[in-house]
Amino acid sequence: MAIREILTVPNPVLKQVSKTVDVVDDQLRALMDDMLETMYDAPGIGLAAIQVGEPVRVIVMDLQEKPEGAPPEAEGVRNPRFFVNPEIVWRSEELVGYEEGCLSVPEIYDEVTRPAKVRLKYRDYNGTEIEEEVDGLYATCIQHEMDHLNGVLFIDHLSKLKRDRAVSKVKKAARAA
Ligand code: K1U
Ligand code: ZN
Repeated sequence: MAIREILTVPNPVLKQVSKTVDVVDDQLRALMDDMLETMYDAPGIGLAAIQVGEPVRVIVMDLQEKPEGAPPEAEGVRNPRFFVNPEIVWRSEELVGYEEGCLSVPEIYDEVTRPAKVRLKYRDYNGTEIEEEVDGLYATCIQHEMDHLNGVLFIDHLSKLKRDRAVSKVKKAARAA
């Protein structure tokens, strides 16, 4: 397993539309393992393959809250989820706002409104087809990550003024680093 570099705005790779995966094999599982390690290291609660420069429709996620004082690598507190070729087959009319962040737009947080519940279809780490309805942070996070697969960032849901300011802040921070 390896920690990969996470691409940040305004890298044009982040605007690419990712390709459908043909087969869930050991090579794809190695990418998912790297993505999970990269996400835990960041730290974050989700990551799309394009954020590490791989234009394939793969997402990893872990929404598990860590018990107070537990080290991030503590056994038993992880609940990794893997999504290959995820599709949203139903969206609720009810909407909800959430203060989102993104590892590709570091240090920027702003509210995005999305459907409160979605029904998902995807393949998991073993290639098994899953269909489930999700809500709460799970629904928000999967919609954020699926936007990445289509080259869309959460700042694309904001005004042009806020988006331009966010990109300028990230560029300035990168120059200073
Ligand atoms: O870059 C990403 O796509 C990951 C992003 C996922 C996300 C966060 C909030 C709403 C929607 C999607 C992040 O993980 S940003 C970092 C973050 O939220 C976090 C980091 C450490 C602990 C808890 C949360
Ligand atoms: Zn993101």
